Parts: sequence; structure tokens; C-alpha cells
Amino acid sequence: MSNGRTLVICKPDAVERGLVGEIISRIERRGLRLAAAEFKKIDQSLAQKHYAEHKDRPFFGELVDFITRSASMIMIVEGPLDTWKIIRSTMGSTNPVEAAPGTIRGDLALGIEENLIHGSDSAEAAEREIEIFFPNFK
Ligand code: IDP
Ligand code: MG
Repeated sequence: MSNGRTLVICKPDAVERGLVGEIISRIERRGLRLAAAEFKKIDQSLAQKHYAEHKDRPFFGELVDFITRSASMIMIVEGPLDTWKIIRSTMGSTNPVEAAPGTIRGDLALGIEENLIHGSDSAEAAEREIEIFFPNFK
């Protein structure tokens, strides 16, 4: 398994607010690179598969509605070992109120749901999520 690739999504709020360029720019300036990208509206079944770990959480229905409401920018990001960790530290905490200044969420978001960006939370999750969104990527 390669830790050098991870899945990143600029969520619908990022596209709607015109922050996709800013987010990609921060990722690139950190020293990471895009390996694949697709701009599309995520459908219900893909959203449910992607967020399966949260299916019993009270906010699951809202989360699926949010992630499917308009287009997202879905990307494979490449870098040195533990790229998923580098992305997670660049993103900041899930709740933007707790996210450190200098992180994407800490600088640009306020909502716990509308927090702009998804990044895989382990090497195993990265592999699983890349397979969901880019099944033909080798
Ligand atoms: P992560 O995106 O930082 O990995 P997760 O716990 O995996 O955070 O949650 C997935 C997504 O679900 C979050 O990014 C956010 O959009 C949404 N979410 C998480 N917790 C809540 C909540 O308490 N209320 C509403 N939405 C939430
Ligand atoms: Mg997560």
C-alpha cells in the first residue's frame, strides 16, 4: 500500500464560495501535487458509500444532502509518505471553530458541516476512497 496518495474533495461550499483555487493553491504550495481530478456533482449512492462510516450518526442525512447539493472538485493528491497526514494538518480540525489559524478550515470556514474540504483520515481510508471515486486510476 502506498501512503503517498490521498483523496481530497473541495466540497460544494468550496465551489459555491469560489475557494477551489485557494484550496488547491495551498495544497500545491505545501509541496503536494495533483495526480487526478474530476469536477462533478456527487450522487446519492456515491455519497452514501463514501460516508458509510457515518451512517448511524444523527447528521448522516444532512451530510449526504450537503455533499450532493452541487458540484465538488474531487482529487487524488500525491506526495511523500503519509500524504494523507499532510493533508489532514493542512485542512485543520473538523470543527472550524477549533481549527488552528493557518489551516484551510481555520482561515476560511465557520460551519462544522460546511467545512470546505474532505481528506482521507488514514492510509487505508485513502486507498478505499480513491477506489470509490477513481476506480480506473492506476
Ligand atoms: P472530517 O471531515 O474532518 O474527517 P468526519 O468526522 O469524518 O470529519 O465527518 C465528516 C463530515 O461530516 C465533516 O467534514 C462535516 O462536513 C460533517 N460533520 C461532522 N460532524 C458533524 C456534526 O456534528 N454535525 C454536522 N455535520 C458534521
Ligand atoms: Mg472523515
